[in-house]
Amino acid sequence: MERTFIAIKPDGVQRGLVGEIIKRFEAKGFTLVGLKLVQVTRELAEAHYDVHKERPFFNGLVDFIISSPLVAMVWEGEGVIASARKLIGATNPLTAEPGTIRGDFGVSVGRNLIHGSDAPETAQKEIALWFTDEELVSWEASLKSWLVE
Ligand code: DAT
Ligand code: MG
Repeated sequence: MERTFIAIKPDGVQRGLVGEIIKRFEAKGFTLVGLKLVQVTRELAEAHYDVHKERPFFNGLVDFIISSPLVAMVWEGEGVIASARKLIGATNPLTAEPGTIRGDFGVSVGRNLIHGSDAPETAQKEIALWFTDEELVSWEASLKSWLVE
């Protein structure tokens, strides 16, 4: 079953939006298989954003990610990687559609609340970077037959 890595960034935690954000993934019908609050090290933040290391915003981004705890999660479901990106919305909250997490709660690209893996290969890499196998729980939601044919 497909899995994706989702992180509620420090701004989302500080603003008290953890429950609101988790609620949207639950309500959609995805399954939570990993969850932890993390005070991220610079090393982990730099590894996570390695593809952006040459970008001008890289240092500010890493400083932001380690500035306060974040909530790291793994969500599971058919098509969850692409669908989570839709729930999250465009990178810049000002242009993100209303109804998306960034569109509903943000105004700045540097405070865009949430991260979601962008493709199957990155999802696999990010899950392995943030979670051990023992931290991930395989389980079946009892209402699954009411969500999936
Ligand atoms: P996304 O998080 O939508 O996958 P991304 O991978 O292009 O976006 O960039 C990673 C993060 O870097 C993004 O969530 C916020 C920050 N970022 C991206 N572009 C930026 C910019 N032009 N200025 C400041 N921060 C930026
Ligand atoms: Mg990205």
